[in-house]
Amino acid sequence: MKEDLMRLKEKTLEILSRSKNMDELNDLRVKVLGKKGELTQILRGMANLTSEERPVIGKLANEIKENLENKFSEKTQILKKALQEKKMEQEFIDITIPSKISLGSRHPLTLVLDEIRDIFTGLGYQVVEGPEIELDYYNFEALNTPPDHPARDVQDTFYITDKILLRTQTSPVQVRTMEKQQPPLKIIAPGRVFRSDAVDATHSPMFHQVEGLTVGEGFTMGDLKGTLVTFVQEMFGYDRKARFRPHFFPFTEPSAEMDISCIACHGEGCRVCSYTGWLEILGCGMVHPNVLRNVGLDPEKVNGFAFGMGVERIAMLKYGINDLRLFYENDIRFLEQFQ
Ligand code: 2U9
Repeated sequence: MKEDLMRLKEKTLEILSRSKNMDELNDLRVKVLGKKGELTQILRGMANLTSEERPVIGKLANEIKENLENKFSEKTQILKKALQEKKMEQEFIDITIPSKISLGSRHPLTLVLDEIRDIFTGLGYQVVEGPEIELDYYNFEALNTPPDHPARDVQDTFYITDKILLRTQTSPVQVRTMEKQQPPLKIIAPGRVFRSDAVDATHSPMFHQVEGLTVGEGFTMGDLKGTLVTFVQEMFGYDRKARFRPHFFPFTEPSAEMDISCIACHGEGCRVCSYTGWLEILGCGMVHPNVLRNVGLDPEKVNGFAFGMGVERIAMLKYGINDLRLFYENDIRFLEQFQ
């Protein structure tokens, strides 16, 4: 039995030294030291030993078992370490390799919208937002635009039902705000608006507007002018000249359009301004008394002024962009120019 035990030990150590992975090692451990393993098989023969031989063989068997267990755990450590090293080698990342990561940039419309918002919040305006799907009442009726007005032409407006539409301007947000908030009021309403237009260099069925509204006591066209000249100078530079031309909007009376001296030629006359020296930039006016009445205000007591501008138009003038479609195509070569 002694020889059997010694042979088992030698043979096991020999196979163990050649084991290359954990599977082989585990198989060997079960085969030799497991419940039904070779060591157990040999020890079954102990029943036939004399009472003198039994303790000697027993001691030897325990020593061999302990020795093999130690060797198995040593080998386990070696194999695990080798495995770990191999993994580290495979997962090695050379952080010194030069990379070509292109960072994103903010969309020009976002840049311009943020700038417009900053200028007006600096003047004490609050930003209000509202639904893009609107009631005909808020988009037209409350804004003194009667059903037969040309601005309500079905060709210009996306109707969902005869009472529900995609807003054509952000003014309905301001009407809703006036219904909830008493004057004095200074608000701007930025957002997307929709008009049934065919796409070309200057038209799109969806574009962005910022409209503004101030309501309180005793406002004049002078307040409107001061506010908008400040805006234009902050946006386009302090050397920019401005002029107001009479116009018509159903929701303001009197109404005007505001021009600025041409960005390209500074008023000399060039192709950009069609040789007029001026560029149209926004519309404005004193809030029509009917609009105030529609939200329950008394036009004898309060009045106000309002304005509206297309964000795309402002961005085109600011950055010298000549085609509206560039804003929506998301061509990276266009977008990456705005950092
Ligand atoms: C309320 C009352 C009046 C908003 C105004 C304009 C003039 C205007 C256009 C500019 C270019 C629209 O994007 S555009 O096509 N807008 O000219 N908007 S006054 O007047 C209001 C707003 C809200 C309650």
